[in-house]
Amino acid sequence: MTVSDPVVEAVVATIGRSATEIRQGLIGRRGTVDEENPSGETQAEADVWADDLLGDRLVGIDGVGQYASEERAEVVDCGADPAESDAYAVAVDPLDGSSNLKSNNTMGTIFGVYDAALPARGETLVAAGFVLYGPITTMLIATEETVTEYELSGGERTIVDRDVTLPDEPVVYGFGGRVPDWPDDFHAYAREIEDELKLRYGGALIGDVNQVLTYGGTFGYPALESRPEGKLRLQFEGNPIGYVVERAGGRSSNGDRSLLAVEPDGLHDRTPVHVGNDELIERLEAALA
Ligand code: AHM
Ligand code: MG
Repeated sequence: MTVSDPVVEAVVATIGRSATEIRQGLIGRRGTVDEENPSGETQAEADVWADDLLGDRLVGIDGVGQYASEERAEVVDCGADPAESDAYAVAVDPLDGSSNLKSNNTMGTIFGVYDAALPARGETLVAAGFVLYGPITTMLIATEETVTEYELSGGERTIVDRDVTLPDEPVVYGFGGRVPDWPDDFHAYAREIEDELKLRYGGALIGDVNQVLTYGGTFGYPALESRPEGKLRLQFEGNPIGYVVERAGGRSSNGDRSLLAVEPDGLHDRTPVHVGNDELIERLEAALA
């Protein structure tokens, strides 16, 4: 099954085809480079390499007007301003959770297709999704119509679930940040959740969110005492993940409102991220109010 919008289809087909190469290219690229990304984090060799590979391919797609990545300071202009034309803007986190490379754990590639110039609100997304480099490579694509899960193999994508829906009964949770760094109100909420659900935290957003999509539950990277703005980035992580989970029947929040309703100030803005079953996100917002 292809996506009905031809530009979105070209974007997801390009990312899907590139995923097998990215996975293969991780071998021998587990070290760090002597650079920091725009968020001030040390870049892995693989971060830079995956960004170059995806950037080169995505900027060449007709109908893509902007490319932006967690690994680049500025938006790349591809010839058409999404604010003044039909062109879309594509935002990518080429290798999310790349600190897991060292220990050979799960990672992902996240993308969002915005019908607006970046930085933009998540409400302007027309599609978003991710590739998960687990024991096998899978890809989740959310559009206005549906959320579909595929298995990827040698450039081919095969549907495994036509209509990914968050299970009603929550089972797992994962919260980022050190516990002593959690604000008291989040801490109190987390203690309740710990009594009700089972901990699953792997340190890569995509792996952790995909467990929530599979079993039901919640993932959160909260505001921290030392970092009230949170860790994850709105354009590259919060918005696409919020879009996927909302389309799958769950909710997203920055602690106060849907991630998709947050007005960005800058391309690399950070935000607290909470996604999961409706009832849990409602309780979280009530706890933080
Ligand atoms: P990255 O994009 O630099 O890899 O950072 C984002 C990752 C997320 O995948 C994950 O949820 C979070 O950082 C984990 O952070 P921590 O190591 O603090 O648990
Ligand atoms: Mg990331």
